Amino acid sequence: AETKDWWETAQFYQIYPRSFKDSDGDGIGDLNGITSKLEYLKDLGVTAAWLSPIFASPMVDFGYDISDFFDIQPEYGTLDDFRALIKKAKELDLKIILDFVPNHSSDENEWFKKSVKREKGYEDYYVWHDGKVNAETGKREPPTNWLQYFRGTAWEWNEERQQYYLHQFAVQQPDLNYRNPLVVEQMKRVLRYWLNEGVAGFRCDALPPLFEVLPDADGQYPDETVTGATDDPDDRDYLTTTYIEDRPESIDMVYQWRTVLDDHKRIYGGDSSVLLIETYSAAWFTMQFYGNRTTEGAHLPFNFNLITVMDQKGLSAQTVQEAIDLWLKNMPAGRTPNWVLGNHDKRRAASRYGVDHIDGMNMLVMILPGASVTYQGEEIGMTDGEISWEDTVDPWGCNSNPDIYEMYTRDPERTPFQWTGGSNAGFTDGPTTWLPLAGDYETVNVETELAAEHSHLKIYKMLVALRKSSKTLQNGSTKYLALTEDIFVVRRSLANSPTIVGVINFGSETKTIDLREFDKNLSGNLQLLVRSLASTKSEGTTFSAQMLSVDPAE
Ligand code: ISL
Repeated sequence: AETKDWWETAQFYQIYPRSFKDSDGDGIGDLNGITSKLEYLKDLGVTAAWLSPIFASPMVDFGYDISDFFDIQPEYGTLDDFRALIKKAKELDLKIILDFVPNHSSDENEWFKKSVKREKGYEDYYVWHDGKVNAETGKREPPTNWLQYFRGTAWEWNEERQQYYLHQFAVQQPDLNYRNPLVVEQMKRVLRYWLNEGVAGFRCDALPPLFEVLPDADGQYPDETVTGATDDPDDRDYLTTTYIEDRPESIDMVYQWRTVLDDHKRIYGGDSSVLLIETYSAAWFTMQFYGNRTTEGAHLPFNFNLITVMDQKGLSAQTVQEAIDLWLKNMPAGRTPNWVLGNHDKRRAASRYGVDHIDGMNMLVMILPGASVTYQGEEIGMTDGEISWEDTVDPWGCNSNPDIYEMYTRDPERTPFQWTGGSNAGFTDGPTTWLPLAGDYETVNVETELAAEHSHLKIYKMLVALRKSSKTLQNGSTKYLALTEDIFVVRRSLANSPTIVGVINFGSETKTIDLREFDKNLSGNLQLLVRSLASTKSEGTTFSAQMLSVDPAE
């Protein structure tokens, strides 16, 4: 069978550093905490860990507001701690991927301070505009009606510079100006800097807002149109995002970053480093990030369909099929698919799909072809925490109000990782945690699940190991079908290798099925590889997933 590059069948694991493991008792996760748990990742069998931002930041958006792209956030550690992390990871043959946040910086970044002062070379580092004068009131107004993601106007008046600046996220996250070649070059420096520190690539944050439409000859931007999708005028969905999202220039920028990575490999050798792209755009736009016939782009633009389709339509075998089709039928030939169940922006998978379905979903993403991505905690079936208005710290939540914050806050999926059932779930030795723990930590945690005979964690590990060892899962052809409303079947097959069939029940009752309805050549002589039972369930209840293997000799 053909050999694939490491990322083509990789199991990626997202670490949210603030919530993974605290090493110094301040209740905030840190780099030494991560280093101390690399053996856990090794034991899971994952290929690479992607760390959400670890760079210097005032933490308005918990690291996605970067004040120095070339330094480590002090509460997370030092550059030496980071080097120790990389060294240990290399010893364990684990790859480390960093978050690259190109769209904006913190307003405390030196670049922004210099831009405010119009220092030479920094005048146009951000998207500045005089704004308009209201004809009736004579008062100053923002240049357009554009909205930020975190509710409210996307323009902020700066007294010192006497201009508005654009911020598609929080006020403290001014948008960098990608029409300025100095900015483009500066951000490539960021990539090269961390490649030189030994990272295996980047997860590129927030691609849709990277570019805005070009202003007209008078320097004016167009207004967006009311959509009718919501009647809340502060919600980003209130307006279209035609002029502020998914501009074609963003695709080209990713191709340029790819060149930076490929050049690095050409010069220094070593394994490929990868680009993972964060976008929730429509398929026709997303697929372009892969590259085209002449130019390579991102290795893996994230596939969020298993999140978004189910959020819209509910979980069933049919909606799963729809989500898979949406990717595989739109993906250009020769590219690598990927499957994402969750991240630090979305309700936890076990809460969204139902905790009884987490094993089935983990099985699905590992039996499907290509790479997949686990968000920390999905392997143990962690669920959302309950966060009160008083405890809410996410800017998206804080920008709303006590009546509606639950619709916006992303804190529930960011609660500390559950290592043990003991004090503060083994996340910290200190007395407090930066976000409250989720309520289920006494039963849902690594220590308990390793000790149990059946657990989400054991199933997860088994699945990762199977994908690593199975030529069929790495190279085989794929057939999948919603057999009934509840039952989903995936078959992978490869000449001279065992056929592997995954059967997932998205319903809540035991079902008897005849697999020959799916594939008439499947004999009854199947070897049961996994029988997935939620560890808390008693004997005789329904199973949510099982995997079968057919010997090639049959
Ligand atoms: O969170 C979202 C959907 O649930 C998105 O709209 C999200 O705002 C968008 O995908 C960008 O997210 C990324 O950049 C943000 C940061 O707050 C998120 O945590 C990050 O994943 C700004 O840097």
